[in-house]
Amino acid sequence: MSQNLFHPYTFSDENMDALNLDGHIMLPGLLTDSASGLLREALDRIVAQVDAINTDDMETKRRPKKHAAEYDEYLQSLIAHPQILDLARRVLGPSIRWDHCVSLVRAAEKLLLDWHTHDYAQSNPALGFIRIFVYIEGFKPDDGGLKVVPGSHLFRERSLHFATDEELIEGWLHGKTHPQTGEPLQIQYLDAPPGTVIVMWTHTLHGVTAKLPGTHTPHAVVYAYRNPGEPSEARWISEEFEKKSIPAGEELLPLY
Ligand SMILES: O=C(O)CCC(=O)C(=O)O
Ligand SMILES: [Fe+2]
Repeated sequence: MSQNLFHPYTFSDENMDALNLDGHIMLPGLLTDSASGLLREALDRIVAQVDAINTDDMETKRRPKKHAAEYDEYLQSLIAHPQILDLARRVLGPSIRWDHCVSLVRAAEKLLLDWHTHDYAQSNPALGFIRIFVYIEGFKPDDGGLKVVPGSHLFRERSLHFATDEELIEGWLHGKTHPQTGEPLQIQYLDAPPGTVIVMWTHTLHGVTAKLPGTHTPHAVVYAYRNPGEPSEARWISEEFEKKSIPAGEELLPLY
């Protein structure tokens, strides 16, 4: 029996409506203390594996981070954890594939991520792709916090990139309204307590605010799932791993 990852909860119809309206939903403090401890240790092991790789080739150096579940048994075990699969299926329906697992632990000085979207099945909105973010220590809006544009997922934009809030506003946001509410689109800076899980449609515009100097390096990880049906550029699964027998692997790992 796998250990509980989440405290008991129900992903309600209201949660689903909020996810569909905003493009993300925050589930504060969902992670159990024991899972937080195990995840923190696992992510530290990934950092140690990256540190041990002595090369100037950034692709090679980044592999354990980008393919995190292939480099750590505990992270691998979560791919098919019943609670994470329940959550993914509640949102995406019964037919799902696991797409990738990336460690989001970044060196403090690098903790800032430009505005972006991730693409999938651009011309087929029936095919969904979600990111399940787990923020073990949570975050503050002005200290390595996730920022989002609620409603932006409905535009299903392909791989947008903006360096700053100003560039986002000038280059895309200005004059746009939410297709369902008619309200002007706005940037929202999230504030997450420890153990927060955030589910996000992958087409939602999001970024990460800069980290305040001198504070700790937070632990975070993302598990991505999608409906099968189209090729996925983000599908970071090595050929060897695809052939490996993991629980529910036959069902979750193939592309289609
Ligand atoms: O590091 C973060 O908090 C967000 C990372 C991100 O944008 C992603 O995994 O899609
Ligand atoms: Fe992202």
